[in-house]
Amino acid sequence: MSRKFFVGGNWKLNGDKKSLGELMQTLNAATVDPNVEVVCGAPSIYLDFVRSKLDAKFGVAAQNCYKVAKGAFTGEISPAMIKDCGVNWVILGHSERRHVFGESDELIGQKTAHALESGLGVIACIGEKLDEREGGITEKVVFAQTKFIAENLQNRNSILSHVVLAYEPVWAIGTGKTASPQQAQEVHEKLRQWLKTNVSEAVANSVRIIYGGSVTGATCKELGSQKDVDGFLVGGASLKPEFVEIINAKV
Ligand code: G2H
Repeated sequence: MSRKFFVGGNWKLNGDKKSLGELMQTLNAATVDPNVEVVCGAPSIYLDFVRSKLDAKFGVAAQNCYKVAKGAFTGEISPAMIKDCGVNWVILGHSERRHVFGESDELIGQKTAHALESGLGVIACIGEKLDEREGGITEKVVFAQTKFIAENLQNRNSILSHVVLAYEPVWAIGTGKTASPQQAQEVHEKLRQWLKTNVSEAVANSVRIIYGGSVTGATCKELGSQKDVDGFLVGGASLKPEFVEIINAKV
């Protein structure tokens, strides 16, 4: 089954109406590969603004959400609110949520379940830290993280196009140290094999596994040519015109 190439931008806690407005003007005017699904992850306070200014050919994502629809959870936002802004995706389990804000695998699994039930697409992030890679436990770590996300994929073939697994080695995030194409391919291939064994062959063949961690215009082509790399999640470079080059990596 062919998997549509997916490029997510993760603007993180950056930008204001002026700079994001300029960035969106650049994106709206750009010629982009029509065979690529592009989704921009905006700060929650700007979701409405971004959805109203960004061309409809681009999707928009929130960068987080909570595990229930409403209630006494000060500071949180729900999938229902995200959808109410016309936004259809959410990034969950990003390493900054895991390691700066202490989110557990269990919580990320619960958030994934509720987001999918609410009809949001989920970009679910996993990835090992440097000491874990050096300790030879990369697979153990990413498989354990994937288990909590994959529990939501059983018997739900209809939503497979709405789940994207983002492999983001923590040592490569915002450090300028991109994983080599071989390192990325190796982990992506093992993740697909894990999905085949633990979920189903259909899920393994359909779910897009994208790479994140210091992706740039210079590194995207070779990374994107790997068999099991179905796109990217891009942080720093998604705030620059260079993002267009990354969207067009396969052209
Ligand atoms: C990883 C990535 C985007 P960057 O966090 O999710 O950020 O490309 O800046 O490493």
